[in-house]
Parts: sequence; C-alpha cells; structure tokens
Amino acid sequence: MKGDTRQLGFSTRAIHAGQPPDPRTGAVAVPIYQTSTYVQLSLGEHQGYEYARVQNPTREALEQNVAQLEGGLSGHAFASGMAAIASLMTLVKAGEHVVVSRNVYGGTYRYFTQILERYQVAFSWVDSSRLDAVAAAMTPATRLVFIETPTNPVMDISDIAGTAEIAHAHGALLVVDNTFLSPYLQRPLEHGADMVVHSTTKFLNGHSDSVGGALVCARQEEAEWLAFVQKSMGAILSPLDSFLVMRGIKTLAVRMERHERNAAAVVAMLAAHPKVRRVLYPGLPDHPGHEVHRRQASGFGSMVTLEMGTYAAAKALLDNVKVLSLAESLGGVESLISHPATMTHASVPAERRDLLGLTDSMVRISVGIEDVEDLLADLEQALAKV
Ligand code: P1T
Repeated sequence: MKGDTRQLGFSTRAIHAGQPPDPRTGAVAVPIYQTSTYVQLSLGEHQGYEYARVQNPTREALEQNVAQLEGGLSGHAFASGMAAIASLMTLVKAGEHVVVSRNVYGGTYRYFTQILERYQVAFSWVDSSRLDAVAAAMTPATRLVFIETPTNPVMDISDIAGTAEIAHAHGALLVVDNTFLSPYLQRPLEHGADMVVHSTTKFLNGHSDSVGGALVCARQEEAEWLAFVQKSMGAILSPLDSFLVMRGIKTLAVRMERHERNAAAVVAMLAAHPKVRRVLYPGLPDHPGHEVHRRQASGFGSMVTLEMGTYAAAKALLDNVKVLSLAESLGGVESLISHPATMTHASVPAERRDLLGLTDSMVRISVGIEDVEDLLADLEQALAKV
C-alpha cells in the first residue's frame, strides 16, 4: 500500500506499517538487505546508510512496524530478547535502583542478579500485582520499574496504569515485558508505560525459527539513547531474522485469535480434570488478576500454567504428551509444554522459587494453533497416565 499507515486498523498496520513497496522494484515483501556496508557517493556524501550495524533497511522496516503496533515513537530490534533487555538496562547506572516483578523470565532474573548486581545496580523484587508493594519499594535512586504481566510462568497480573503512576511520581520509567501477550492483545504504552520489551522469538515471529528481541520507546530521550546503544554495543537483529519476524507479524492477529480459542478449550478441559490440582490462567474468573487483566488487555493469551500437585505427576504429564512437544520457548504455531523449575527458571534458586509459588509440580503450556481436538485428546491420554 501507499501512504501513512498510522490511522489504520491493527491487522492492516501489521501487514503494511514500515513496509512500503520496494522503491526500486515494487517488491511487496521488504528485501533482505544482506550487506555489511554501503558504497558512499563521495567523501561525506551517502544515502543514509553507512554501515549495517548502524543502519539496515530490513531491520528498520521491522522496527517501524513494531513501533506502530505498540503505539510508540521508535522501535529497536536486537539479537535476542535478552539482548534487548541488556541494552535497555544501560539506562541504569551504578548506584541506581530498579523495582522488578518478583517473578520474571529466569534469564532476566539471572542477568539482573548475576551480572548487573556486579556493577552496583540494586534490585528490589516485589509482588508487582500489589501496587502498595511497588510503592513501598520505590527509593530516590529508583530509575526503572520493570514488570511482566502476566508473569512467566506464575501468571501474576500487574496493573499497568497504576504502576506507571507510581513510577512517574518517583521520577522513574515503567518498562513492561509484553512477550506473553503481544501488542495484538495488550499495548502497555496506552496505559502509561514508557517502554515495551519483547522477545520476538515468541508470538511476534510466531514460527519458532528465529531468536530476537525488540524495544519500543514512547519518549524521544530513550529513543535516541537506544539507537546510540544499538550502534555502540551492536546487539542488533540480523537482516534475515528481521525479515522472518516481519513475515510472522503479518499473521499475528489471526494467529493470536486461534491461539486464544484453542487455549480457552484447553483451559476448560484442564480446569475440570481430576488429575490437575489448579490452572493458572488470567481468563479464569477466579484468577486474582482477572479483573485488572480485563481492563488493560483485549484477550487472555495462550500461556497456561498447571499445578499438578507432585513432581511425579508433572513428570508423567510431560513425558507422555505426543502432539505437544517438551521444549523451552513459547508463542509458536506448535504447542509446547515445559517444566519451569528445571528449564526456563532453573537459574532462580529453589528458596526464591518457593517464595513465588513456582513449584516443582508446575507445568507450563504454550497452546499452539493445531486442531484443538488433537491437543485435547493428547492431554487427555497423557493425564490418564499420571
Ligand atoms: O529467549 P530470548 O529471545 O532472549 O528472550 C528472553 C525472554 C524475555 N522475556 C520473556 C517474558 C521471556 O519469556 C523470554 C524467553 N523465554 C523463554 C525462552 C521461555 O521459555 O520462557
């Protein structure tokens, strides 16, 4: 399409934002500019492209696309979700402080506690589903509040607007890791967050064939800093991966709708199953974060966590599924099942996992977009062996 995409609907923007037809050929798909450098016309005169760590048209197209979907000013694509988070954390200096959801992805916990604490950055790990706990943790040195909602894998829900108000009252920025829902279901900047982070490895790419990350900034100051960090630290997303993520995003809306429909059926079956102790899913009316989640998101996503009661029961379920695959990661078209305590959150010490309610009997499912009858039958037969 031609022209400005900003006023168009979500799916139209997902398909077109940042991706006008190629000016040379009219190609509808943004070409993979697999080049490291660009010839300059004469000394000091170039076409806006000098060196591919700094500028790449394929990466720029993805960055503009993600920025528009999240409703931000700028997008920045990185080599992984962790590279995005590492680049984000350059906003924090030694002696400063970060308030963070007590349950976040295990890799984020590991980076904060085992790397950033060595550089005199201090963290307060709070139950961010309680605004009073967030407020109580703020100090004059607090630079960032970093939350996941829902959290991985305990599915705690935090009030984005309420948290933004507290952060701003203390001169801090609010960052939301929106990986579990994608901008199709939740857009934190609309609720007052200052930045959004994604592991594009998950729903945005959606096909389990690329590792990547993205940051979206609402404010000019962070936008400029992060472009400088991309250039200076260089943890950028490759042209091929940028292309793959863009291709994935074109079907984000239809995938998310099917993900959700399948998840609703899986949750209904599991919640009524005698072998399942408890289902953690924000779509269930008895989930403590249900009402807050409904206010700030347009759907509940397809991440489902089960409490199986014992480690042996969890292991029996994980070992007996056939259509679902035992693997880390989430958000792809295929359903994945995992054991957070020993897989994604193995770097969180056991006593901390206890504190979060991240038990050894917990199983996490990323419900894919297969035929739901096959997913239900597979879970039924595996649960029968528990
Ligand atoms: O794996 P990577 O692309 O580096 O993204 C890290 C990351 C960041 N934030 C959240 C909420 C995540 O879930 C992840 C990665 N998570 C998994 C690999 C997982 O299975 O939970």
